[in-house]
Amino acid sequence: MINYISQQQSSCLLESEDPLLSSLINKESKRQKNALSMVASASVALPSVIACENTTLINVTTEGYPNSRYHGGCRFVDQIEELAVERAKSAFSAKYANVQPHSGSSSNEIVIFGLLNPGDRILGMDICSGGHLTHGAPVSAIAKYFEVYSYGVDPKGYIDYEQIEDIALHCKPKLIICGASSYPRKIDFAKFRKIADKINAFLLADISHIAGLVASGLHMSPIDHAHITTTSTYKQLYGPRGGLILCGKDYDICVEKNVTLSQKLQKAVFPFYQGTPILNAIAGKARALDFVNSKEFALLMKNVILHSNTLANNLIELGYNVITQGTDNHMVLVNLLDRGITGYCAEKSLEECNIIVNRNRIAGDNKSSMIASGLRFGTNSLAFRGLGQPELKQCTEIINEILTHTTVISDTQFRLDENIKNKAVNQVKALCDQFPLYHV
Ligand code: DSN
Repeated sequence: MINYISQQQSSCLLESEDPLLSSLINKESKRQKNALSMVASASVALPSVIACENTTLINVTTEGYPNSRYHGGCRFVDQIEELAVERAKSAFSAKYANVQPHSGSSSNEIVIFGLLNPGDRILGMDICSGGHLTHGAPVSAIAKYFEVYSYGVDPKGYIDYEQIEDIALHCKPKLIICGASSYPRKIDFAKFRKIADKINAFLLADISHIAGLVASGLHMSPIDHAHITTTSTYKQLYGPRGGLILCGKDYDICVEKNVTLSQKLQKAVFPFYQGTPILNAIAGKARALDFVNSKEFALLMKNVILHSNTLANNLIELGYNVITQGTDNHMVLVNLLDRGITGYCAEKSLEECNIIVNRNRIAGDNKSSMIASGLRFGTNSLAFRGLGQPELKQCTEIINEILTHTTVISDTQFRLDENIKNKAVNQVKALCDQFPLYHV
């Protein structure tokens, strides 16, 4: 028997002890149930992952690694962490895995601060072109402690490997970061490695957005191309909030006298960057990484791609400027400049009808990230709920109707036609009822 307090028991306790907090959490659950989430960086946690989170593992405080802890009482959590490590290695055919990072961001920071010295050069993707904060965005800690250079995309929205090579040869970074938060096309990790090798740089691949596609063979794996691969576990792995650090064939290269890459990373996580690991999240990672090996997951990833292609094609047919005219992954990016609506207004107008997306800056955007000129859609959650191609087409039509009937007043003010709103809310509710978030 699994030693956890059931969801029902813990909900009852919470409700009697703290009705205010309990009611807010219930409202959030209801919001999720009745909304279609198309946030590309999100998915739905497996119910059994939630069960792992909701366990007494939360009570364990320790530091270090299995069989080498600084506290007693670890014989079972050690086995859980070992299981998570083995499953992470198996899911990505990795030689080394660390399951302790608290997030995808901290995974990147651990690698960067662990391998580099302050002032070293980094080359990462510009945040407007699709990079992540931790790839060196000017507002991040990385930009404060390292000398950051960035690459963008070509006028058609694609990564330009020749441009990256030119920048790399010019600035000679110690680390190149590839992988993206808003880039709808395949990434050629082998080409990145060739560039990195020319200047003797480390290559870090952040696959947070495409980890599921990589694990199921629908996207090139970086595991043996990059020196280090990182991912978060809650985006396309349907797992808990957390991160992973992985290495393939380079795990045992020497990075300093008598220290291999994996030994360096092991110490970079603990004691250099983090203290106590979150054991219930590690159990959730073990659970999600087992799901990743299932036939059900392989089918889910196929549907994720089918859905994003349906979405992109339908949006193009409806006259939207879809960046790169399509997608190879779960993500569809729309440039709204020709429609006279900001990303902010489009996001909020769709949210009024319970369609959840996020505004996104586009390459060369002159609007701030709070306003933005684009929208980013993703299909991880809708595929998990079981929507099919006809429903994705219907979603696209609802989205178009809402955006077409949104009257823009300013960058942040708009008016949505009341009849259209009511109709869309009902259509979204019907889809949510037909394809529940969780089957209970
Ligand atoms: N990196 C942010 C995103 O892609 O939305 C959060 O995960």
